Parts: sequence; C-alpha cells; structure tokens
Amino acid sequence: MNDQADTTVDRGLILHLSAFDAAMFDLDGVVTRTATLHAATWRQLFDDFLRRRAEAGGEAFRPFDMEGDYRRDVDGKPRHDGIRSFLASRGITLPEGQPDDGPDRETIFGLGARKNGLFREALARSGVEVFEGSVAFIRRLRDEGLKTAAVSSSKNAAAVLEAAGLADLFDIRVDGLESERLGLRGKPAPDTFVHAARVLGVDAARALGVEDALAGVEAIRAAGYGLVVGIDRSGQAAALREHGAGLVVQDLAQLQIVSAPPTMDRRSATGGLPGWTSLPAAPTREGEWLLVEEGFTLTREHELESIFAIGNGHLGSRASLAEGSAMSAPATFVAGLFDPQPAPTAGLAILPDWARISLTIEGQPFRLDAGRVLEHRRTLDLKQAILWREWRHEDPAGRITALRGLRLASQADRRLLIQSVVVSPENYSGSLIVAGAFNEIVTRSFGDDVTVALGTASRLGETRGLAPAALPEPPAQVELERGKSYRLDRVVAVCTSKDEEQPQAAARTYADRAIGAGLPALLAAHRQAWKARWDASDLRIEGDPAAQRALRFAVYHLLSAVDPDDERVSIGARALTGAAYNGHVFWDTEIFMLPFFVLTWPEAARALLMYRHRTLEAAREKAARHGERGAFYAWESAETGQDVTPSFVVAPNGEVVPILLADQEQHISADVAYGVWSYWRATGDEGFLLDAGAEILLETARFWAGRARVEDDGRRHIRGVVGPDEYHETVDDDAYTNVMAQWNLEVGEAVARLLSERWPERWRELSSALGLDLDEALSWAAAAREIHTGFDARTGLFEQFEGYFALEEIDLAAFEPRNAPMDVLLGRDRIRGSKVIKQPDVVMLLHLLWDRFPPEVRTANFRYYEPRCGHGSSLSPAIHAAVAARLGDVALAERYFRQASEIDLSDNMGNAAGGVHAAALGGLWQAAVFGFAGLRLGDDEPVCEPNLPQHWRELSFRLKWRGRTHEFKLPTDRAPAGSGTQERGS
Ligand code: IFM
Repeated sequence: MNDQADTTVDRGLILHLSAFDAAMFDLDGVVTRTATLHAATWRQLFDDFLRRRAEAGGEAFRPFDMEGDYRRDVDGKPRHDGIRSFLASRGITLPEGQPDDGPDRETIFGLGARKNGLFREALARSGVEVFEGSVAFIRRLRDEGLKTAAVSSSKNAAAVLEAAGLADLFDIRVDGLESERLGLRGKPAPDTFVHAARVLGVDAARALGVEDALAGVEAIRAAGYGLVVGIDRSGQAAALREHGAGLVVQDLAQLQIVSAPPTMDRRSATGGLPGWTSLPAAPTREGEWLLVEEGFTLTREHELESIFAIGNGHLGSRASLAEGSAMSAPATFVAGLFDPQPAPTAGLAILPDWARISLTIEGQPFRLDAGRVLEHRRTLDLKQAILWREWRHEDPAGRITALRGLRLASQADRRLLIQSVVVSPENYSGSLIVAGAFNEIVTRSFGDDVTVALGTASRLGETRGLAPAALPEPPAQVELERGKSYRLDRVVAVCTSKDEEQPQAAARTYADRAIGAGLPALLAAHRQAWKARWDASDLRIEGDPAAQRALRFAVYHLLSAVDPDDERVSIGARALTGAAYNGHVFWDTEIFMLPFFVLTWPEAARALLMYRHRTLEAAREKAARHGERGAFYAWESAETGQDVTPSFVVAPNGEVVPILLADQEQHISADVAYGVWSYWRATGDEGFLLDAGAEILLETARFWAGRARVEDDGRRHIRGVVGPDEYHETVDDDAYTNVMAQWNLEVGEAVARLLSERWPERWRELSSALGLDLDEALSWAAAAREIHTGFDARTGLFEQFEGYFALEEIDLAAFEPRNAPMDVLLGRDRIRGSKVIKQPDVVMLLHLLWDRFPPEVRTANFRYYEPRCGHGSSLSPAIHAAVAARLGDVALAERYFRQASEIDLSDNMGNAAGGVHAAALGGLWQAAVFGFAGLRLGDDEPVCEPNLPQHWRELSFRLKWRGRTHEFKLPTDRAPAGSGTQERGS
C-alpha cells in the first residue's frame, strides 16, 4: 500500500448521498482545530503532574510525549479515560475521586478538572480555528436533507462551537456532558454514535460518521454505521483504515459528493424532478452494492460498457448509451451463438442493439453532445442486477429534460431483456418522438442454419402510479407537458432456432406475454432470482469496503455469465460482456471460474462440465490428429469443441507471429479433468459421474498415458509443450503440465477402479464403448509414477521446464514502475531466453494440488518463482494472492489481491474494453476463499484455516458441500488456526 493511495479517496467510491439519512461528526480535528489547544493543555497538565511526582520521589522526570503518549492514550478519548490510560502506561495509580473534585485534588477527577480549566483558559486566549472544507461539506449535506450531529467526547463542545460561530451547524450534539448524564461509554465504545442515531431517528446503517482519531473510527464502526470516513491530517491513513475507516481523506473538501437520487418524497415538496418512483423499481440504497460512474468521459466508454454490462448466462448486453455516442460499441450476445463471418475465426454473434432508443424533442435529437449536461450518472446495482441511468440535460434551446432509466437481463426468464425510461420536461411543453432501433420483430441469420429473432413489445405513456397508460408502440409522438413525466417500458424477447422451431413467432409471443404481465411483476421475479443467488454466493467482508465491492463485482459477473439450464455452452474468457477472444472458452473456465460454481451453484457447474462432455468427441478427434488416443481438448473452444485458436497474430510492428498454443497448451486436458474431479468430490453427483464425468477422466488419462513417452532414462517425458507461462514455447517437461498429467493418470486409474467395483454394469458399458480394458486403466498408476517432474529433492524446487534454471536472470524490480508487459519491453527473443514468466506455472501447481506438496516445498517454490513473474496475464495476480495468503504472507497477498481487483475496476488501466476478465474475477473469489479464508477441502467436512488481513474484521460466506450448506464466519481475532468459528447448517 503506498502512501499516496492511502490518503486519497478511493476513486471508484463516490459518496452517494442516497445511501444516507444522517451524518455524524467528531469535532476536534474534524470540524474545529482545537487539537493543538487540547494537546498543549494535556502536555501542560501531565508535565506539571509528572515533574512534581519526580521531584517528590527523587526520580528522573520523563515528559509527556506528544507522539506516543498523546496519540495512544489520550487523543479522541473522553477526558477521564485518557487520564486513566496514560497513568496506567506509566504504572501510576491514583484514586478515582469524585466527579465534583476540584482541580487541586490529586485524583483522576481532580486531574480532569485541572485539564478543563487549562483548556478553557486557552480557548479564551486564542479562540477556535475551523476547517472550512468540513463546514462547507456539512452545510451541503444539510441542504440535501441529511440530519447532522456533533459527537464529541469533549465537555466543552458547546463552548467550542459557540466560539467558532458554528452553534447552528448540527441538529443535535452528543458531547461529554450528555454522555456523563446518560452513562454512555466513551469512544472507542460505540455508545455515543448509537445514541446520536437513535435521537435523530435514523437507522445506523444509513448513517455515516466522520472521525480523525483511531478510537473514534473504531466507535463508529462498532455502532454499525454504513460508512466511516477517516480524516487523515497527520499521516496515519493506514492506521485509520485498519481501525475501520472505509474511506480516508485529508480534508472533507476532497470528497466527491453525489446528490441523492431525487425521490418523489424529497423533491415533490419543492416541485422539482420526479424521482425513481416513476420507474417500476428503485436502486439499492446500500452503497457497497453500487458501482457509480459520475459524469461522462467519452474515452472511458468502451470499458464502462463492459464493466456495467448486464447478463443472465444466456443473454449478455454491453452497457452502451441508449442514444449512442461517438465511442459506443453496443453488443448483445447469446451464449454459444457464433457468427462464422468473418472467417477464419468464429466470434460471438452480435445481435441488433435492442436497447437503442432515440428521443427527438421539438425536432432536436436529445444527445449528450448537443447542449449542456447538467447531471449524468450510471449506476450498476449489483444486488438487483440492474443498470440505472440518470441524466439531466439542457438542450441548445434551453429546454431542460430529466431522464431516468433502468435496464436488465432477466434472471427469471432468460429470454427477456427489459428496459424502462422516464422522461420529464422540466421547463417546457413540447413534442417528443420516441423511436427504438427496431419495432415489433427483427431477425438475423448466422451461418446457414441459425436464426435469431428479437421480438419487442412496449408501453408508452404518462406515468400514473406504476403503469404507463397504453399508447401506440414507438416510433410514437407524445405531446409533453411541463412538469409531467412519461414512461416507456420495453421488453425484448430473444429466441433462436436452436431452441425454438419458430423463433419469430415465439419471440413475438414471449414479448407480448411479458409486457402484459407488466414491468413490476417482471422485475419482482428477476430480483427474487438474484436474491436466491446472492443468498448462496455473497461474501461479506467487515472492515474493507473496497475489497467487499471488488468481490461483489466479481460475483455479479460470474453469476451473470452462466445458465444452469444450458449444457451446450460454457463461459468465454470475457463472458458475455465483450468481443475479445471471440467468446472462446479456455482453461479459464475450469481452473479459475468453476471452483466458485462448484461450491456455491453446483447446478451451474454441472452445466459447464456437460459442455466439455458434449465436446469430448471433438477432443478425441484432436488427439487422433496428433497421433494420440484419448481426449486432447481444444485450447480455444467454441460451439462444437473444434479447436478455434487463431493460427497467427499480427504484432504491432507488422510481424506475423505464429500461435502455437492449439498444439502445445496441452495441459488443457488435465485442467478439464481437474474441473470434473473437483465437482464430483464436492457434490457426489453419481448421475454426472456415471453419465459424463468418468468418461472425461478416462479419456484425458488415456491421452497422457500415450503422450508421456518412456525414454532411455526409463522416465516418461512430455516434450514440445507450452505451460501456463506462455512466454516460453516448445519446452520439454513443463512442470505444471507433467505434474497435472501425473495427477490425471492417477485419477483416471482411481475412477476406473471405482466404477468397476461400485458400478460394474456401467463400467462394462463404458469400457466397451471406449475400447478400454481394466488392465490398461490400472496401468496408469505406474505410468504416473514414471513421469519426470523436474523436482529436485535437494533444493525442494521444481524446474519449470528442462533448461529453465540456465536461462538469463532478469531483475524485474529494476523495471518498476512499468506500464507495459515484460515481453513488450524485452522483445520476444530475449524473453524466451530469460527466466521471466508470464503467469504462475509452478505456483499454479501449488495452488491446485496444495496437499500434494509438503509445506517447505510450497514455500521454496513460491519464493523462487514469485519474484520472476511479470504478471503478463490478468490471470496471474489473484493466484499469487491465494498462494501468498495460504503461506501466511498476508501483506503480499493483500498487495496481489488489490492488483487483481483493479484489473477491471481501475480507472487507469482501461483494460476491460473488450469485456471483463472473467478468469481474474473467478481468481479473486478463490483468493478470498482458498487464500484468506484458507478453505481446505479434505475428505470430510470443509474447514477454514484463515489468514485474514488485519483490517478485515470478519469474512463470512456460505458454501455447498455434498448437499449441505456450510456457513463460515471468520473473525480476524480468531482462535488459533483450525479451530475457527465455523458454523454449519443445512
Ligand atoms: O487462458 C488465458 C491464458 O492463460 C493467458 N492469455 C489469455 C487467455 C484467456 O484468458
């Protein structure tokens, strides 16, 4: 964590006032600058006191230390607690005395009275400085309708506010006097903040608190406030975060306030904009579920279209602006539907832009680039899986129009895409023409035999309650009346000839039926379906809103990527959010994403693996083409499982670079087998094993039995491959490939034995269909033992491939900070001759087969390979986070976790333009669950051995294991590893 990042607002986390009803502020250090007065009087008090004691006892005088003593014992605490704490730190005991003890008494209360007297004198002498940024901020919140409170330990709060001229700034004050009267405990106890919320009549979760002291930050967190803002005026940002600040700024003026989305209630009183209640739903109010893009930056459009994409596993749609922009690249995809044009590489077919709406007001197109944008905001609501848009605009003729909209891909009926838009003319009456990109029905054909139909049905009218009055379908003209609102509800049903005999008729019928049901009903069903998913899959992190948001973002896109009812498709590298990698399926699915589904949504995991079963024939053919038996899966797979990896790429310098991966990234077969075995272990799904899983395991094992050939040294070698580290091609005995092959052979043997013993009938059927006798399968155990792994028992290291240790050593640290991948910086030839690796290879092996290696081997290999990794792939950081956390190096794990969470979300990487990085998102989930939570899936119950970051106060999640739901709640201050507070239930 660098200091710069630590003291600035998390850029993505805008303070969205809709999440809050009240804000509570500490005074000293936040609103008023009395700290120096306080500090000076504390020092005066204790130095006098200590000097007198030293003189009386003949000891050396050790003065009150402003860095250590003040910060640790006194700052932010109630006066008497501060005195007690400091005296205890010096081993001094004083009688408590009585609350009315005067300043001359040598008691705790006596010292308190003395301190107060000194402070009042100083106040009278020097007056009070105020932090203007804070005062402006608080006044803005009040204007927006939030309630405010001063929550201070000081008994002089009223006098301080008075002296500062701020007596009217807060609705209430909870100060030292009030606390004493009510018996409230001081900070870090939550009492004063709990009390403030209660008096203001707000839910603590909808309050935000602002503090500059560690004890205060802790108190707000403990009170359960929705957000803690830490003010760092003294370089203690990291500590503020550790104690629970979700956001740290140096001054409140740095905070970007986003006005509350106007609700009917709030604005109708002032006659302003109509609000969300004009739409059939409203955004989630909890900020941790929202991603907000404020304003409009044309150059960020492509990545936003990916990040804010909506999907339901069958349909996916990029978040392009409805009316389009100079940069818009709208695309809607159907899972598994590829367009053979342009040859030679099929990419996902792009459907007509269903969400396109053009508005023409008084003859002028309503667009962002014509006139003045008064307000523009897009919000991805992860909880409800709805994309919201708010836009207020003044056109060149001075007409102000407000527009609010929502968009979603229904999780309840995967054929449906839904849209609703409310238009409100604020200062004019006039004509509006609404037109969609297409009306009623549109069809497209892809290749010779697939037709897709999009049927649309709409309702347009003045908003009355939740249902627009029916008007003709767009394109339609509406006479707008100033101050009224008009809503367009639109449903698009997408049907393909793969699912329907008559896609056109079906699309028409489904669209009509859906619009007839009405948007409130459609949205309720969608939200219900998402609730069920979040109930099973959410992870909650207490104490780290940025990590929480990143994980929810990851889970949102994973859940949006899969359709448990479709066994014909799998998830492409960018899911259904962008066209990069042509929608092709890689090892990304089984190794990076599948663990999430296996453990939270097994039905979805099963569907993904069934895709591999359906494409097994193509894998057999590929193996045969390579002169092998068994199954060699496609490195890039599409509809049929034929390998669709492009055979070359043109480098930026015009060089045509052949791509060898289809032939050489052979580990894909073991990766698929790994997915199958993980699912079987986690679910015990016998039907799947017998019908599909066993066949994959046997056929992949058989591939390796032939591919790993015995050579003169009596060992089996696998030559001419590429491991996960794609910087080194055509290598021999890649450790990852060989050990995974070894593992695949063992599992193949085990499953043959299992079937032949437990399900002999099925074994007979399957073995005869495969022409595989039991002896052949049982021989795989010996074959596995013969595989050369490159492991050196003396050093405990695997050599990544034959000859790796002799390559050029390059110090990656010397290239930092860098903004280009290492292969670009060094060139292809140099990187090939160096030890720099693209992504974890041996480290990946540790991650997947953790229990296979003794602790010292894990550590030795991680420490050797980690500094040599250039992270040239988005798949890399999350796995490093997971392994570092499992090894107990939490600081390093946090760094990698943060890096992984920024792959799509960082503003400056611009990396998501071609779609979100689905494997990295799955990896992030694994880093949290296998890494920080330390999940172990042994033969019995799953257990966690957590290594949580200190500032994560708790990590909780649910997992499914063999038909039961296990609930984990892992607090940071846990009992020793292994005995955590895990809860189970069914
Ligand atoms: O599968 C990955 C590969 O490991 C690295 N390059 C990108 C591919 C797709 O994500």
